Amino acid sequence: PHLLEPFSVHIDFESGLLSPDPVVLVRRLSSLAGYFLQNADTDSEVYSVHEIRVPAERDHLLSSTTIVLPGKVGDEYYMTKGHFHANRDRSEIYLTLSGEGLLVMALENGTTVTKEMRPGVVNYVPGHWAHRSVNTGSEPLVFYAVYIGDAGYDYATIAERGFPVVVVDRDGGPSVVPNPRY
Ligand code: PAN
Ligand code: ZN
Repeated sequence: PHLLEPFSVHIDFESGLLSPDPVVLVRRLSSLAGYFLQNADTDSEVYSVHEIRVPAERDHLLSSTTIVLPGKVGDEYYMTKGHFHANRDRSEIYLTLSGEGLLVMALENGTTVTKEMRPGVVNYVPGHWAHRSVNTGSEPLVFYAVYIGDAGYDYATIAERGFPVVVVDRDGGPSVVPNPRY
């Protein structure tokens, strides 16, 4: 365990940008190959994660902002990869800061729950629920997430079969439909 000095970070709620000094991870369409039903023909940025640096250990709380850009691949809205936590029972809190979207959560047995994301809404993601954020709006979807330091990421299960549902644009609005590949 590390004894840390207390510190503070500023989040701009509109943009989701942090100061000072976040660790930034950018996901482009090329790093999301196979996640959307259709293939993309550009390599546009889809989302970025801005993480406050603390050790990834059980006695710390990791936190980050995620900025999911507006856009679609075919009729499927831009979204995060989605994951289970490597330590499956680790839970997480999402607070949406700007934009609008849907948080899709699923158990390994296929049970699925979808919740709205909009500014001021806190979404609780209990352990064992895989989670993916989908931007259904025309502005960036920005949220702040707090999670137990040793939660870790299991991307493989989602990379293989996806979520039980996909979120698509039907007549100009979001529709949650069964995933034909699940
Ligand atoms: C979030 C996510 C972030 C990006 O911080 O990691 O929104 O999504 P993916 O990790 O699925 O690409 C979180 O849930 N952390 O546990
Ligand atoms: Zn998570």
